[in-house]
Amino acid sequence: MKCVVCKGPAIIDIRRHNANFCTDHFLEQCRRQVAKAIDEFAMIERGERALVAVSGGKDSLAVWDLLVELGYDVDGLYVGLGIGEYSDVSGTYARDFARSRELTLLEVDLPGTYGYDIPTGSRAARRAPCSACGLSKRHLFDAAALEGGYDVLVTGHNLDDEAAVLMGNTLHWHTEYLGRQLPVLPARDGFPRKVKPLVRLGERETAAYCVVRGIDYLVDECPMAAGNRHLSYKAALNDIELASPGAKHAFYFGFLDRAAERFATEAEADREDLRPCASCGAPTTSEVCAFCRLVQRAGGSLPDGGPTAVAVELGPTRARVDEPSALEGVR
Ligand code: Q46
Ligand code: ZN
Ligand code: ZN
Repeated sequence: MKCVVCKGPAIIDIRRHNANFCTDHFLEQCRRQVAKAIDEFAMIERGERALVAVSGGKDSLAVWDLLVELGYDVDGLYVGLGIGEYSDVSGTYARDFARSRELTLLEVDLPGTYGYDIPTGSRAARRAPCSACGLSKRHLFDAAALEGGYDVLVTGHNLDDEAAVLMGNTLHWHTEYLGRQLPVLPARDGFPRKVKPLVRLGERETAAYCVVRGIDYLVDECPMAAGNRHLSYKAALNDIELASPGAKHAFYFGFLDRAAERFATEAEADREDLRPCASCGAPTTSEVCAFCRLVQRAGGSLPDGGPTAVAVELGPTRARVDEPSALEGVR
């Protein structure tokens, strides 16, 4: 297997590009794909301050690293969700990465600050764990980006994620979501701009990127993800991709080119009546926002004033992990 650029030994094949790459040209390919996505969708301007939502997994650490490599000014935000050992370990990966690169990491501790964790909160509020979790994260990411004066909020959603969400939204014809499933959502009504610079990279590529760059990430899936429909859509798309390389890209980018706009009116209508939440001030279509209702039903409470996301003291820089020579174990 030879690198398509330099003919040296390749470490990865990317079937949808019909190309193999050596270590250096694979890293260059990842950077080029991210730079292309940023340019194509006008995601981040030079000089803007970006905040990346970091989970400790491969995608969020890869996007943070890639943006720093491309010269952007990016801090990280980690939200401790109180999902037992999974949360403890994921926080360690986020902190270790920030420390090793001397980057700034903000943290919000959901149980410590809001008085509930995802497992108990979702039971008390009778919501599926991922629904309570997604709602909490979205609210906390938006609030931290706005409080910290960031221009843009970055998430690590990759091509596999976007294709799987698109499949779910299409199977159930959630047309109001289809109109919003874009790589960039502009800032408005008290929401920060939100961008997904990894939309041109597959999950296997972000994992390989981390391995090659010596980024230690949490490999384990969240224990609450079991039975999550998102995972079954991913598995179905993987089967399709195997038989038809490039299918995920064609599905998602074809949607962006030819279909997304058709659902714009519906997505817009959904946001027409936004007003500030009576409790926390975040934009909402009801009197009290869904997050505040969740906090209340979960038995928690809002903190009294002050910023909710605080920069963590990471201590001295540790030695960086050596670059591994093989991609064994990439998933
Ligand atoms: S962390 Fe939260 Fe995910 Fe775990 S509970 Fe579901 S949404 S699976 S990205
Ligand atoms: Zn090469
Ligand atoms: Zn609220």
